[in-house]
Amino acid sequence: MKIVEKIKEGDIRATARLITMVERRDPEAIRLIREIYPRCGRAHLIGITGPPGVGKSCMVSELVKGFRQRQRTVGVLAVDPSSPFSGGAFLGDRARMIELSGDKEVFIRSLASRGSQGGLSVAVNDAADILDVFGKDVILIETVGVGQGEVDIARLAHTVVLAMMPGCGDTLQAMKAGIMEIADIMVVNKADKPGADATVTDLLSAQHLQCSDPDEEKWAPPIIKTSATTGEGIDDLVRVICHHFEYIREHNILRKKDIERRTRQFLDILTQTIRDEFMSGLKAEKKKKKWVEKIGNLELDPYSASEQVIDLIKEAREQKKQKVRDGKPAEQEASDSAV
Ligand SMILES: Nc1nc2c(ncn2[C@@H]2O[C@H](COP(=O)(O)OP(=O)(O)O)[C@@H](O)[C@H]2O)c(=O)[nH]1
Ligand SMILES: [Mg+2]
Repeated sequence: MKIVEKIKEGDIRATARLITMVERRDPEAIRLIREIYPRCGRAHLIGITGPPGVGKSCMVSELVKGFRQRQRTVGVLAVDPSSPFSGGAFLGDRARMIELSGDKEVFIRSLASRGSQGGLSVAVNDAADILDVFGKDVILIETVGVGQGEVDIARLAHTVVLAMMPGCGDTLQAMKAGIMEIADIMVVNKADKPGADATVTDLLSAQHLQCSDPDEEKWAPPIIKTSATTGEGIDDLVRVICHHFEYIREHNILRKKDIERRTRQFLDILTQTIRDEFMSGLKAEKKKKKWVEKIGNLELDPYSASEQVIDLIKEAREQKKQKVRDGKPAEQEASDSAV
């Protein structure tokens, strides 16, 4: 059976394998994702984001239980922005989440970025699509919502849950601009600790500040208190998450969000493809130094350099097509001759 068929049939190993291929940016994965793409669009993607240490991983574990109690199948993608400092803590998170993985209807994977942040967001999109076709009803995506790149990853979800904890006020100030705008639900976790109500008040006033047109019929992000270690409030959270999905479906927001996600995904892939084609061309011709030197010496400005690269890629593709028309084997990659 072909790998995509296997994934559709619910084969865990085939699913894990394709996610690994996507993460490694294996060229074969692109062909497989093409096959997967038209079959996507069933799952509810839920982003769980917030600063490190607020209890996202614990919350994800509890949410998995909550969704399983409602007979939903669950996929989890834990996104590690490959910071050299996060390795240890992240393994701890995974171990905690793995305790749940005895259940066949739960699939848990971590994803790390080996290259650029752009590469990570391409991989997360693909992995979410794979889990969608694999048949998961809900896909929980845990990201550390601090940098712009992570905000962009959280944004691919239909429902974005922003997790905070008591005493998070200062962090909130710093984060407000990016993540607050995209949060559909706000959670004050560690509500068993003192100061939870004060954090709720902080969040309310931050929400009030960014409130736009009062006449616009808009989802007002609710604020929920939870304790991920005791499970308190989690049932509420699951209910609100499901309610949000209903809301965006009924108000035609779901489709809009999907189109936005696919547009961003396309632009990410476009950027990545051009970079890859250029870089592999440089490797083949060992001309990287020449380009970098010229740009570094201010002999060539980066705008002109970018235009030249696009022209070179275009030319190389034309040459390749011409060769095919002339009946010659097009064994040389376009990028080899591009630079
Ligand atoms: N008191 C309390 N501690 C919590 C709660 N949720 C998580 N923690 C603890 O906070 C720490 C960080 O949790 P983790 O889920 O790894 O946070 P993450 O970095 O946001 O994923 C761990 O030591 C958890 O045991 C909670 O609701 N109450
Ligand atoms: Mg975590």
